[in-house]
Amino acid sequence: MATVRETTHDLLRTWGLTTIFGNPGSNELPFLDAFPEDFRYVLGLHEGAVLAMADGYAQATGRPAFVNLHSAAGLGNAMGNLTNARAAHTPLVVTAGQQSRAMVGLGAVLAEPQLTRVPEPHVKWSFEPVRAQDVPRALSEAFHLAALPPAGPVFVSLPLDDWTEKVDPQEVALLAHRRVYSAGAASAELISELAGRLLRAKAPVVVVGPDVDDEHAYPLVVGLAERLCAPVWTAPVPPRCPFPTRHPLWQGVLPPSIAGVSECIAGHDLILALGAPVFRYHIYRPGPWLPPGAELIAVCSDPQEASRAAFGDAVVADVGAVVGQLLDRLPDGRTGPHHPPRQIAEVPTPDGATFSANAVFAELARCVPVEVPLVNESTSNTVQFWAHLNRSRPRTLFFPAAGGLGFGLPAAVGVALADPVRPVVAVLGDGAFQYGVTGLWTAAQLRLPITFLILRNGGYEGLRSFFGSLGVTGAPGLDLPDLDAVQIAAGYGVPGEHVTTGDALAKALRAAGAASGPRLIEVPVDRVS
Ligand code: TZD
Repeated sequence: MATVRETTHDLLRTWGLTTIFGNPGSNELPFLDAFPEDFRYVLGLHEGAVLAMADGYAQATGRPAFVNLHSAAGLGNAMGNLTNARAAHTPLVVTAGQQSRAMVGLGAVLAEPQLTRVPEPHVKWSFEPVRAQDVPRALSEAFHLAALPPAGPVFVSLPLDDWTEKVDPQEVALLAHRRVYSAGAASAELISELAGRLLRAKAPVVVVGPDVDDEHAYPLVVGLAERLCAPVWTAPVPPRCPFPTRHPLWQGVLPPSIAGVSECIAGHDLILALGAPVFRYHIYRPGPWLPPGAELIAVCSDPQEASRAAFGDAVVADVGAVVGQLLDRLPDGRTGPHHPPRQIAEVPTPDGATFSANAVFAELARCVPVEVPLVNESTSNTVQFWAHLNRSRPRTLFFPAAGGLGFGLPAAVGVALADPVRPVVAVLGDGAFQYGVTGLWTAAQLRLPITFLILRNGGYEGLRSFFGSLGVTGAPGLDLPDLDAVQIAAGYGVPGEHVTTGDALAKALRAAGAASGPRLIEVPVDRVS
């Protein structure tokens, strides 16, 4: 009879989960014992970084990733980034070691009888197997459930003495062969109804969200927008880039307020929201949900997002499949009003004391090839970032989906691991940099070709930019003097440079596209005020 550990290794291999993102403790050592040679353990020095690495890896590959954390403490450290993974619909199998079963009830060190409650409410499912022999089946449930739409993190607590227990092979023999399919196309009647409403609309507009940022849906959504001659907006607070930003139909990112959204889509009578929650607001600016007389149809994968919306109709389905069905149904030859393409301002790169965010992002768009994935965690200048962004492929932009800082730097490590010969650029605020800073060590140890571009404005400027809308006139804790990212990076084994001229910035960014290992560039940028 095989042990629980051997059985689990075989299953993980079958599911392609041979990369383990982790940070170990004594509860996890029995799982890590006899670690197979064909497996890879990616060590992160803090569990927040571990979780974000796995998140970046899963988002870049489109497949579940496996995370192994240390007891309640390690899991707790990962919670911030778990909020991002949940909001991003990232399929993650998150596990943590539990004490020996005999001592969980006794309150032994590293025992947490309620371990399954720690990650709630940010997981789809949280479970501790009742017997050691149930571990393989529980992990099978976790793997399939994480990937089923809406994808998301799940949690399994794994008692440390389970791994050496024996399993009856008959109990687990069929797990490896299971396939769980999600078939989410719409009925012919529903497609007829949707197509009819789209055809009757005089001025439809499409709003795209992160769930269409994959190889299947992305080109279909472009095709549908072209077929409808409809302008396209990206839904507010985008964690991904689901539409080509230089496409003539693309209008930009909707502002994250109730009034802001309806103002931007004024004049349209039908809003088709694809793969986005309706909508992700941030600052409360009341107003009409939609322009007067307009209707909205949302197609999304998440029943909760569909039911939560305050207005509009929703279809819960495979968004790519429904878009494909609509394309088959809608005739060619529609002509729509001409939508003037977005103007992208030419910005000269100044050689002054500090750069404007516009200048940095214009240079980024000029110097970094479109196929290089970007991770962005720079908050005060997201408007400028999106204004210059040049993306034309799926899975080439990642941003913390719940707004929790500490995602960007380690997520870039995960994105790089998904394809280790492809360079990655991470754009990080000097504040955001600190939340995930330990990821530098993993990038250095694995020699990953990541360029960390640190925008140094010496403060939490994103927060200062809310003063006006929140009626705040001053607050402590927003200044970050005396942080030198280049010196910090050196301590983790990542070489860096301070860039102070336009030429040096261009040179450094051009080198990012051909990087063979990690490096850091620190650029002084203007403050908000
Ligand atoms: N803590 C966590 C985990 N996530 C957060 N989002 C915040 C605190 C609050 N926060 C923001 O929402 S933006 C921001 C903070 C602290 C400032 C980030 O500073 P930065 O970038 O230097 O990275 P900017 O451009 O100066 O804002």
